[in-house]
Amino acid sequence: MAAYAVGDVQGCYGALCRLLDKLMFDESQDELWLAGDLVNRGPESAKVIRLAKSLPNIRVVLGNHDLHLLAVSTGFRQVKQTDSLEDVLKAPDSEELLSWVRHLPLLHFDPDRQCLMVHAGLHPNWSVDQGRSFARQVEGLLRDDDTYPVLLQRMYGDLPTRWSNCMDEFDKARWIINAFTRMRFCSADGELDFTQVGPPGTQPMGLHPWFNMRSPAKERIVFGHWSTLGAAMFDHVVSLDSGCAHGVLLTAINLDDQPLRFVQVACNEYLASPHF
Ligand SMILES: [Mn+2]
Repeated sequence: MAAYAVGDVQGCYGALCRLLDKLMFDESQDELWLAGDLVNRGPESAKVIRLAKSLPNIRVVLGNHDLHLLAVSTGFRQVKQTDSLEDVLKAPDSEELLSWVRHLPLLHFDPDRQCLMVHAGLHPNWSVDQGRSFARQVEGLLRDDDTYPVLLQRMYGDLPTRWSNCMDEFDKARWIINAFTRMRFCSADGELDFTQVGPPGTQPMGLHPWFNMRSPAKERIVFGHWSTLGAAMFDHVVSLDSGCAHGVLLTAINLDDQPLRFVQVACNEYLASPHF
C-alpha cells in the first residue's frame, strides 16, 4: 500500500485526476494525502472536495483557502474578486461539502512513517507533540457550534506576530491557524512574518524559512502553500505546492519511495477559472 502526498490542488480537479492516473493510484489500497487548499482559484472546487470525501484512505489538512471557504459560506467574509468558490457555495450538496471541510484537521501525523503533513508549516518552537496539541485545540473550536462563528470572525489578521500566553483563546487560535496555514518566514526567535511571499533568498535580513529554524528531527514534514518555493526537498522537509493554481504543475510524492522523487502533471485548469 502506497501513500501519495499531493500539493495544493486549488480546484484543479482535472489536474488531480491526471496525476492520480499517472500514479496508478488504487483507491482501495493506497492512501492519498492532500496538503490543504483543495479549493479556490481553480474552476472545480466542489468536484475536488467530492472526490477527496469519497476516497476510503484520504488524509487532508486545512489550508488558508479552505478556511476562507468556511468564512465566506457563513457570511463572516466577503467573496474576493479572485475567489472561485461559487460552485461549492451553490452546489446542491453544499452543506455536506462544507461540513466535511469544517471537520478536517490542521495537522496529520503518521507514526509508522514518522511523517507529518501541514498546509504551511510546523512552527520552529513547537515539537510534533506540541503542534498536535495546538491543532486539536483549534479543531475543537471549529467543530463546536458555539465557538465556530466566533472563530471564523476572529480568524483573520496578521497580529500578534509573537505568541503570548496572555492572549485569549481566540487570539491564540488565530496565531495557531496563521502558523499552520500561512507561515513562510519567521525570525530567529519565532516571530511570524506575513509580508514576504517570495522564495527563500528574497527575504530581508533577520527572516528565515520556517523549516531552516527547526532543530533536526526524525520526523519528515510535508507541506504546501509556498508556491514561489515550489516542489523542493530538504533534509526531512518536502515542499509540494508547485503552483497548480497558476497554471504550472501539480506535484505528488510517494512517501515510501527511497529516495523520494516528484511526480508531476501540467495544469491548465486555471485557464478555465471564471476569474482568469
Ligand atoms: Mn495556502
